[in-house]
Amino acid sequence: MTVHRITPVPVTSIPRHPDRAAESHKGDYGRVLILAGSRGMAGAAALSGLGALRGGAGLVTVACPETVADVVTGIEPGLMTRPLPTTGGHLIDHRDGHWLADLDDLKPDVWAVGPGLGRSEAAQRAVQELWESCEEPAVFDADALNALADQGGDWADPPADAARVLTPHPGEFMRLLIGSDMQPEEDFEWTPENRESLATMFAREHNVVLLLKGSRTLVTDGERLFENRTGNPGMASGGCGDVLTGLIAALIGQGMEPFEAACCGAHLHGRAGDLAAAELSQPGMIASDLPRFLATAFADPG
Ligand code: NPW
Ligand code: AMP
Ligand code: MG
Repeated sequence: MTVHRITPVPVTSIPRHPDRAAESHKGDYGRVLILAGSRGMAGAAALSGLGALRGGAGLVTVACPETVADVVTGIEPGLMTRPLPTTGGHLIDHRDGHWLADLDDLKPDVWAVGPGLGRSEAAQRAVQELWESCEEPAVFDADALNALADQGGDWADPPADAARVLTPHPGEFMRLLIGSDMQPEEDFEWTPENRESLATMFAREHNVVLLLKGSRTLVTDGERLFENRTGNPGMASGGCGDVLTGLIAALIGQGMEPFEAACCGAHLHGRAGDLAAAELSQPGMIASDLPRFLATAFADPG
């Protein structure tokens, strides 16, 4: 395929998360609202919630199907939930499909949307409404990306100044590209140059922060480019990405600018993975170890 090279400014220093003031309270560290989970994927919702809590968020609520809510709080009592009505285990629409109206009272500073959400029609409509209408910054991952991909490349503009952070793995990124005029050809290869070019062009085209996962995760807003150096193949294990989604939302909720939050999140997440691997081994570590090692990563970011 033809990729037009753009030269974004490389970001070499890792953005630092803000310190906590002595005179502060949980309201100062952001209310994170996570829309996640479905039957069979309660764990993804809990892992995102844990990523947000261990990422320093003041308050974390997981909006999830009512059938999943008790599983989430059973895994971590520091998480709050907003149980959502379901039928046959699948989400049903709120108030004629107006999700924001029903979740508004939670007054989020930032959203994280998608881990384990599933691909029901109601979930897809919720994602679309959040994309188009929510005025807070929002991190879109996993099934939220699949819902966006199902709309093709033709997305409505979010409200002005409402940051959108997308965190696809290469499979999800391909789905986002298919249907857009950036669709790679069949013989496309993930060379480092192609990754950089496609990621940068996509971020610029859609006015988003794009975090493209991999052994060297890239973060770009179309102008700046950061290549992450932490992490290891022990993290190629179900649920590791779900932790990152919550973590980035938490950092945004603490006041970090979205691009910087994504860079800092990628670094700390990989660092947590490296610390977990050192103690538990790469094959032995699992996603639910990451939040605990995130605590150590904050103390010793490497
Ligand atoms: P393959 O297999 O190599 O041919 P999906 P998912 C490709 C939830 N989870 N490089 C891969 O290609 C998530 O949050 C819940 C290249 C395959 O086609 C989501 O909601 C868990 N290709 C949902 O599950 C724990 C790559 O993408 C496809 C790639 C589905 O998410 C697990 C697989 O990706 C999970 O997090 C790479 N690095 N990585 C829980 N405990 O509740 C993947 N692909 O179909 O998007 O599935 O990522 O598992
Ligand atoms: P997901 O595919 O959404 O579960 O995300 C997996 C997470 O683990 C991402 O943050 C990846 O960057 C990270 N990861 C997966 N495999 C590796 C690897 N081989 N080296 C470094 N990080 C990895
Ligand atoms: Mg994932």
